[in-house]
Amino acid sequence: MSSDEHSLLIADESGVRTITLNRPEVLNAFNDAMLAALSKAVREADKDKSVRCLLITGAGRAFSSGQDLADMRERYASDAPIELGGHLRKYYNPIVAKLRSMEKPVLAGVNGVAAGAGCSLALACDMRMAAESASFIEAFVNVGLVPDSGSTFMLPRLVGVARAMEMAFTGRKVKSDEALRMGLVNRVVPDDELASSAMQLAAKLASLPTQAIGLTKRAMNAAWNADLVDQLDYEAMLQTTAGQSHDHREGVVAFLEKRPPVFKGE
Ligand code: LHQ
Repeated sequence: MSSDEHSLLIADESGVRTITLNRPEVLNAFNDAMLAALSKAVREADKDKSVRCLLITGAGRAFSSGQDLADMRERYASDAPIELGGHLRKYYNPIVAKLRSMEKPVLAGVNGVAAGAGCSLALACDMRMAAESASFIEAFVNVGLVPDSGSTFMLPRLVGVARAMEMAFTGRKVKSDEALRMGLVNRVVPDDELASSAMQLAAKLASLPTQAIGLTKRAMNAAWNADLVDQLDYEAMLQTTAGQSHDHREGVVAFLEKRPPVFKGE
């Protein structure tokens, strides 16, 4: 395991790159150094062909408490106007955009509270596995802000507009059992099993036809802005690409030979 700026831990195993947010003393709140490191780590995971699944989790008892508010203390010490949009454009937005566009599966292992931009980060992943003690807080309203880092995009798509509005307006804590019921997470596991269960699922995902999964993600992303006829045509185009992959041929041949397929991800 290597450390990147100490605020992230990065490890590779079985085609899975695990990024662990590592500022447990502040519940993995994001300061500028950590955001820069996360942005770099996400870009590298995207580029590295040996990485066939990205797993994001947190050290200690939280996933992430969002923006480090203490890190912004100076901005609030004077009456000068506060400009937050630039901070989002510089740090958070490229991370979220890359997680949504990278053509490999991204899993969040939500080990504790995910608040504010920490909640947004979990929502930007393709799937979420949560520990029983995990919770989700759209905490922005508690500090007079709008949900950012993609929360207004992802949350209503995951849980429906009414539930998303309620979470965003009230900033209330949604515990893991409710998160599971509302479709915010895929699975809830006992706290002491999260690390192993998330790794097991990530390794399974990494062993699958990565190119087909990447194209599936591209298709689902495109479907958010498409009509059915356009989407049918887009699926046909992507299927032409998938149909020419090694893993498609391997999948069919393995089926016919009555043996398990060995996918290479290409
Ligand atoms: C923290 C934080 C934190 C610093 C806990 N910062 N220290 C905003 C602004 C600008 C541009 C970009 O976009 C954003 C997006 C956002 O993310 S806005 C939302 C920011 N996050 C929050 O408002 C959440 C603040 N934290 C909390 O509400 C609570 O800490 C939660 C509910 C997450 C957890 O509560 P507890 O389990 O009771 O833990 P705690 O409050 O005792 O926190 C433990 C320590 O972590 C504590 O430090 P201390 O020295 O007293 O032990 C906190 O001060 C520190 N911490 N969150 N965001």
